[in-house]
Amino acid sequence: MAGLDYSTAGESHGPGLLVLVRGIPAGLRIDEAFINGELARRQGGYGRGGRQNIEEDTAEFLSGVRMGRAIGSPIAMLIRNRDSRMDDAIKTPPLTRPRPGHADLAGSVKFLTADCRNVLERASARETAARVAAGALAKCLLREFGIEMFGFVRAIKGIATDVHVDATNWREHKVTRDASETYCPDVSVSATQKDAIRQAKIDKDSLGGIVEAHGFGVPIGIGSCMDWRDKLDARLAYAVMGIQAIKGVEIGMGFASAAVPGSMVHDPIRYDASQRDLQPSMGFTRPTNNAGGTEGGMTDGMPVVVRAAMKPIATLLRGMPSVDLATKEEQQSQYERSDVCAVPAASVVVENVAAFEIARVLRDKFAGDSLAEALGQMELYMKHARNLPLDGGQAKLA
Ligand code: EPS
Repeated sequence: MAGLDYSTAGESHGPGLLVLVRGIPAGLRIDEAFINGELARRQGGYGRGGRQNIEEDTAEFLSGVRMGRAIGSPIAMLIRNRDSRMDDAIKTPPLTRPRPGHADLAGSVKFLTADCRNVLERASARETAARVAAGALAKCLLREFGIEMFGFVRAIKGIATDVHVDATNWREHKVTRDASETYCPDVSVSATQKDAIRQAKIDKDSLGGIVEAHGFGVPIGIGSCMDWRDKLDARLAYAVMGIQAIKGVEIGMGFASAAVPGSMVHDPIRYDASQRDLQPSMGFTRPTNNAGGTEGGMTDGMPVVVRAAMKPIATLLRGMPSVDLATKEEQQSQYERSDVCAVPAASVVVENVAAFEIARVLRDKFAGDSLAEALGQMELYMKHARNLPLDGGQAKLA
């Protein structure tokens, strides 16, 4: 039996985007309003271009759901493109002057075409709508297991907030984030970020930034140290790096941990019997979370923290030095309608993509055809884990 997985199909200006999710247990309530809310959030944020005024992304369920609940079969979702014009030669003229930083050049050489359009249609960040739909569906599942996600913008063009986000305060930060046009939970930093985006637009330039996603409530021991493919941190890095324009991914303290001694990096282990029955840690507490919630590829009971660096959008109104693929003459890169800054949108994408990867390893541990069976497996595991030490591998259940 395959685990939880998904794949996407669709082009930016084709009829629509498709996402096929398999491994969702029967009985899960599908919160369509929530999924569509996540799609709307992805469309927003200050710095977006004209496309988002045209689209109104909503997920149509084509399979796998009956009366609002999953039935255990693959779930197919369709997000229609309103700006569908891929077969219109006039509305989609050839693009022959590749944009540095986009898939244009490498893709055109790879597929042996001087028209970058075939490549950019699929490479476009429009595809992230499909991944958000899959992630939002995964979040419906995570909620049942007491797991919540929170993503936000940490920095745009180096203008960064130093807010500390943890399990006790993230809901307050969420309120501030949702009121921010840059999805940053820091009112004054958000205003400065907005100014920077406004200036970049005037300069006909584009901006990147850093986004962060936290997963709260994930019990200890999700993921695996036994095979590198099953490590949660590895899965997160793979999935997040696979998002358009992401150039760096780190977990917890990440790159900064390389510059200081181990005593300043590793999170001390303590035990608090009063927290034994609480889900994530089962009594094992950590005063810090430099590990970003993963040790040995498994969750350690602390929030899972993944951070990603997004490069500035590759389409610049002012252009960049390039070469016309047809004539080989040096020319400025071609302009296509685009965003000045899509970092706020990327925070939604990273949050949802990370959610899917947490759900994936959760299902690896708590399989079962129905939600009730999967939840039952978690309950049994928690009982065993709370009753450490075990006797010959068998827990004496209290
Ligand atoms: C995007 C849709 C695209 C771009 C942007 C993100 O639509 P269009 O190309 O029709 O304007 O706005 O994509 C890119 C920045 C890119 O390089 O492809 C979206 O829905 O997120």
